[in-house]
Amino acid sequence: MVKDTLMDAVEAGAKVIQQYYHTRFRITHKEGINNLVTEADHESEKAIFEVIRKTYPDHYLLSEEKGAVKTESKYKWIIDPLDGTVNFAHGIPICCVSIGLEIEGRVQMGAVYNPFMNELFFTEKGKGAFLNGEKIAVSNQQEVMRSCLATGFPYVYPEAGKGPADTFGALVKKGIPVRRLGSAAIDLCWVAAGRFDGYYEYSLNPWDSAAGALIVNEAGGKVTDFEGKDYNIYENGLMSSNGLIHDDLLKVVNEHEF
Ligand code: LIP
Repeated sequence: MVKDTLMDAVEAGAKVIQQYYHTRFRITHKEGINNLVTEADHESEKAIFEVIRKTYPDHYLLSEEKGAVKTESKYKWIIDPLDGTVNFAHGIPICCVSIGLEIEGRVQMGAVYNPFMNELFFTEKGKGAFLNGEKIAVSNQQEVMRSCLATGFPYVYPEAGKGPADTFGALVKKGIPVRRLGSAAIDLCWVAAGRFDGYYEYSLNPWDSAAGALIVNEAGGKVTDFEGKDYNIYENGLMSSNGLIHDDLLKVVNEHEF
């Protein structure tokens, strides 16, 4: 039942963002310089809320634009109605709807849908990860030097210490390809599908990673914080990989050498 609602919700959100794509829509700004939010974000969120509330009116909703719509329920839907908003606003079709379902404090199910590439990723804890119904697995790349990585950058750049640009520089100076797609949820799904060997980001929100982190784990990958501890979607610092290059990637992020 919850799986049907999850699928209906991602499809409802995806339908809205497809309707808005390549049309003229309102764009406003949040904290930071290019932290955009569009009419499509809000309308996708409304469509997703409607689907979930039709079957589960008492569930807790945590969504990027509305924030926390709290209830006492043990079920919490963690929603990014449009992940990759800057891409979407510029007509770049690398964006998606991402929804994770947390039950009693642990994410148990997740779906990420990029309708522009017709790619629907799904996972249920303990049952694997799937792309359009086909089981997926992380890559078997064992060498960081031969890996293909992805990262993202925050809208409000951290002033103190060595940050995202230093790590990015350390990798590219070694000749390692590091992509910046602009959607954390898609970055994570592409690690799960074996397209990227690793993806890291310094500062994400729960809705960016709730579904994608479980998809990576269920595809045989590893997701931790920058100290190598179990990843917590409510804290900063996400390192994901095929597991084989994880320790080397943590060394790069923490020491900018390897
Ligand atoms: C985006 C993330 C991306 C990150 C951006 C932004 P949004 O989410 O998916 O990985 O680098 O700064 O947070 O704002 O498009 O939902």
